[in-house]
Amino acid sequence: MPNPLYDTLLGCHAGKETAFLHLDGGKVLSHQAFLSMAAQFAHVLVQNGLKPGDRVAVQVEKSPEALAVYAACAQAGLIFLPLNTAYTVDELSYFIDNSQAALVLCDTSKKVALDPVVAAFGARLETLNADGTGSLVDQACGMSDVFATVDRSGDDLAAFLYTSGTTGRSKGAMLTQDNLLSNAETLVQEWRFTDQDVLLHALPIFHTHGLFVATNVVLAAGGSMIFLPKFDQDQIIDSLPRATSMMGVPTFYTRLLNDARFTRDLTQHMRLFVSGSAPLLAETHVKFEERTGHRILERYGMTETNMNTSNPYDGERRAGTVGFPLPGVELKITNPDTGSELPQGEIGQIEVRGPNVFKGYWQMPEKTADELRADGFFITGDLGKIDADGYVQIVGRNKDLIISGGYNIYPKEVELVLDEQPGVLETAVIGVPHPDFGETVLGVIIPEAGATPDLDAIMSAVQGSLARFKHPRALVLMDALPRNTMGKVQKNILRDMYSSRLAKA
Ligand code: MLC
Ligand code: AMP
Repeated sequence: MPNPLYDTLLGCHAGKETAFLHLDGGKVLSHQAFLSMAAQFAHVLVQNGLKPGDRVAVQVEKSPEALAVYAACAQAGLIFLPLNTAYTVDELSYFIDNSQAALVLCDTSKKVALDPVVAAFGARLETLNADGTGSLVDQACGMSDVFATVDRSGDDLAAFLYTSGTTGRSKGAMLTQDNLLSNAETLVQEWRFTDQDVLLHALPIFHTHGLFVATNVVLAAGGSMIFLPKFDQDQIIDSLPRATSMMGVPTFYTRLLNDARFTRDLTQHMRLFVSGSAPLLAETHVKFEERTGHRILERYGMTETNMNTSNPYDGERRAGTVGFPLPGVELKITNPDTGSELPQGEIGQIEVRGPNVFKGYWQMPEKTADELRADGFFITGDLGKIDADGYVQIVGRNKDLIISGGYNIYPKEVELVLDEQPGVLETAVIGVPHPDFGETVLGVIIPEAGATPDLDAIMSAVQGSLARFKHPRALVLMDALPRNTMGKVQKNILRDMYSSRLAKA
């Protein structure tokens, strides 16, 4: 096959006038109309000088056009690099530099700030706005809607997704065509997706969950999506009766449960609710079933691996577990110190191997070697165990990570910014429970001797450098950080101290 990803997910729909995206105001975009738009965008990208293997960094609002850029990259053999719309210019500069992106696509409102950055790195800049306008679309007008698909092999790179690390430096996870395709095909089977499915899509499309799980699965099955710009409670309630399935982070489900309009009647047309990206409380699982009669299907994945495990479609969906390894995925629990496999039932680090596991971190061979073993097992950094029936349970993390509303925040990245502020000796950033986001960020600040740091000024500094979702929702002053005999900060003690203090959203 000349281009497995494009041919299997997209090209196979050529000529079909069947619905692909259901949009606001009853508008429907057919499979063929979507492919035509993607082909026109592919022409624009190539005419801008892009060659197969080049990176296209995309920070744009969710729209059909934004999704078509992903399809265009697949067709033209380009590497799609989606970026969270919340990232600041500082954060974007790093991604553009590190990935050596050949083209940056952003909202027109960001152009002035990004122009010099893009120019400094020798890239090009085009715009795409939430309403489907922008220089990319202007150039696409008049382009042919047929594009000769570029040959690729399954081992060629299809996407980079940046994921932060414990050192505070983000790493570009390199995903191949086969990584994405194998996972999509497996999930279609496991979750019984067909061309009759209408997926309610309210996730962002710059992360694995909304892009590769939701979109690729629907494309592989030939179904359609009610494509909402974001999670909007009223729109969700309004759309549910027309949908068959939905994928979300736990915050989606806790928010819906807090809404009296979310009833059994409203969900009777649904066949599947999937949750992932963060732990779903067993309590949410139980309440959801009581309210709707549906048992949420929880699964476990990562940027580097796509989906690893899933509760069964048929059979018991066990609350508090993430189900079984997917077909083709091997999962083992190992001793974090020795790497040796632990007996069933013991808690250790979760390692996975399979066609879903990424190729490594872009131009970071040492970090790749730290996490991806020579035998192909990837060390996830999650702690878990396998119960007597084979269900995998995640019990914690062996990595210093906060997951807020499904977004990952690496404390080190926030600590580096806080540490630089006047009057600050050192800091520790921790996650504390939050009723809406699951966890939220709290910063503990130790002043220099005799200093009284200005917490408001510190918050302003953070706002200039880091995306909103990474901002501490509270800063607290302490005299000294608790440390163990090795001098390591005992964040567990800080978490215990501040857990009852639910930082305000
Ligand atoms: C928004 N804000 C957040 C936030 N989302 N803060 C912390 N954590 C978040 N996740 C900010 C907003 O900027 C706003 O700031 C304030 O919090 C309140 O916003 P809101 O209107 O209540 O939030 P909303 O826009 O509704 O977004 C919440 C959300 C969204 C949960 C719907 O964050 C979301 O769609 N999350 C999904 C993330 C996701 O797709 N993860 C998958 C990763 S892939 P202000 O300034 O107004 O106070 C992965 C692999 C796998 O993990 O297994 O799937
Ligand atoms: P990301 O790097 O954004 O892909 O986030 C991946 C991390 O999300 C995993 O390593 C887990 O810690 C977490 N995660 C994903 N799905 C689940 C789940 N169902 N339950 C608990 N944690 C999850």
